[in-house]
Amino acid sequence: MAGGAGMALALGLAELVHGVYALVPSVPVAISQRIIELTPGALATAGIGALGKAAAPVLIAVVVVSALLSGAGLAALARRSRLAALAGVAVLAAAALFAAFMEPFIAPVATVLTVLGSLGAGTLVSGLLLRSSGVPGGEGAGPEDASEEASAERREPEPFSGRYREAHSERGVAVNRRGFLALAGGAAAVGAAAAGTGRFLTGEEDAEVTGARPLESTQRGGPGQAVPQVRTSVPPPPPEASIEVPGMPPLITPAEDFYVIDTALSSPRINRERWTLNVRGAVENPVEFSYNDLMSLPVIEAYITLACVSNEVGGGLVSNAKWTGVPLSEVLREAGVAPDRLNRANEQLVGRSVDGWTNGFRTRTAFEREEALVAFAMNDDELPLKHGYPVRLVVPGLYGYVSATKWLTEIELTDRGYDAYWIQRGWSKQGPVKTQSRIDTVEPGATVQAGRVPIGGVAWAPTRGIERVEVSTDGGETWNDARLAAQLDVDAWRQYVYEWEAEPGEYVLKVRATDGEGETQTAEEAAPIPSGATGYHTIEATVV
Ligand SMILES: Nc1nc2c(c(=O)[nH]1)N[C@H]1C(S)=C(S)[C@@H](COP(=O)(O)O)O[C@H]1N2
Ligand SMILES: [Mo]
Repeated sequence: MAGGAGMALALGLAELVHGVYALVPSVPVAISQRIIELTPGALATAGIGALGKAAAPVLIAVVVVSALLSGAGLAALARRSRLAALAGVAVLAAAALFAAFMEPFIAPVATVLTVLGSLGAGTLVSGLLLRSSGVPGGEGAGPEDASEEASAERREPEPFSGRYREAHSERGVAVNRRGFLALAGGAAAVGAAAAGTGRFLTGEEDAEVTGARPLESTQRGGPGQAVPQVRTSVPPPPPEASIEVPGMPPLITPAEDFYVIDTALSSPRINRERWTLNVRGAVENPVEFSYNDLMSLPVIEAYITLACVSNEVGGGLVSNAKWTGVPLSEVLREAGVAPDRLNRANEQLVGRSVDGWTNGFRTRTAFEREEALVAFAMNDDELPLKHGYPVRLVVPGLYGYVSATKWLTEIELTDRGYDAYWIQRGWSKQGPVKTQSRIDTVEPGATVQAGRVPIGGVAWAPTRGIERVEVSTDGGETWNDARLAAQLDVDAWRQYVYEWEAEPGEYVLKVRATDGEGETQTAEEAAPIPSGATGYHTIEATVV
């Protein structure tokens, strides 16, 4: 208990400092992040890909509990050898500092002071608790008195017992059980309160930064702040691009509802004024862009649906937004890269995030469509932290894992030899988005009233567009053409609805889409790994 309470205090104090000063990383989060990085492919996929971010709190909780148990373990060790326990504390401090220093942004001195200070305070409190408990060895079994303690121990009465207190009263250290519990509980409570305050402050700041400012205020900027001239703006979505049916996802996904997938337990906080984008590797003239430099290049807008390769058929890891950014092709041209100068040495474009995450796709893709973007805004607001503030990649037609680096800081042109983050973990090197469709207006297993039941949702095939959507109410025996909303863009998802005249009974509903090239999505069922799930979204419904 003495060790656990001391560790609780240490963790709490460190978390409080993190809450006040974000450049001192949260130690449990940093350690969890290192665990994610070291986790082998299949496991990492299960944790991050399939379970999404749900696994993150569990991992952090496991780290915190392990820390508390190590504290307890070290306190137990202190009964045998205080020196060994102190060595253990030093090892914990080293591990914490190692994990913290691998975070992308830290204030080194403050971080060292925080880790050492909080662990020091925790150790001190553990020591005091041990001492006051009067547990054998708690008074401080140094190496010099170890043998004496060891022999003394056999004769020791139960701690907290009357006889025990009697035996130790002359040393004036032992307190009663209630006193000890109060002290330990107090230390743990202070730790928990500090941690809670720290977490609260962190949350506050998140809300502040992610409450994304509108683009115009970004553009106005301060003195010397370049104002981006939008060269190609897209019109607002016409009303006929949306179908009003209960349960239909909005045509443009609000940033707060846009799915989030990444390996970062907490989003990097980048100072835009100090942010740079390096274009290097097999390029004629390596360049470094500041945010202002980037804003001086042509800016375009585009509606692009982003999908995650780990999305199950019918799943929610797909969203549609309006993106604003500089065409990747323009950025590459600044570095002397041109489509007629592509060769083996520069055929792969690797995007690198401040946290070291990487994507990789064929460089040619950047020149095929100017909508392959170095994006700085989403739905007319600057990017929220969790979606890559201040700058990310968005490439129509490619799953996020090969293309959509958030918190982008480097673009490297290289040969095919390099494998990006998820490729190293067993996912396919190419990541074209597969044509997919989803039923949204009827919940799986729903019971609906007989009569007119709209079966609707979205279908997507970025770069190819959606030409046709069909709905089956008899498990795929027969198919009915759905009514399509106007196509917002070939890169964006398209809404559909089939007005079903439903009679009482049990039904199996299915949907399938055909892309702009006349290719119907495959009925063959495949798991997300390695290259994206296939099959028709199928749900059961009861009509009464
Ligand atoms: N830095 C970084 N960028 C990243 C990732 C990541 O883990 N780290 N995940 C990618 C994946 S797998 C997807 S599907 C998209 C998701 O983008 P979103 O979270 O904005 O929806 O981001 C991509 N960009
Ligand atoms: Mo993804």
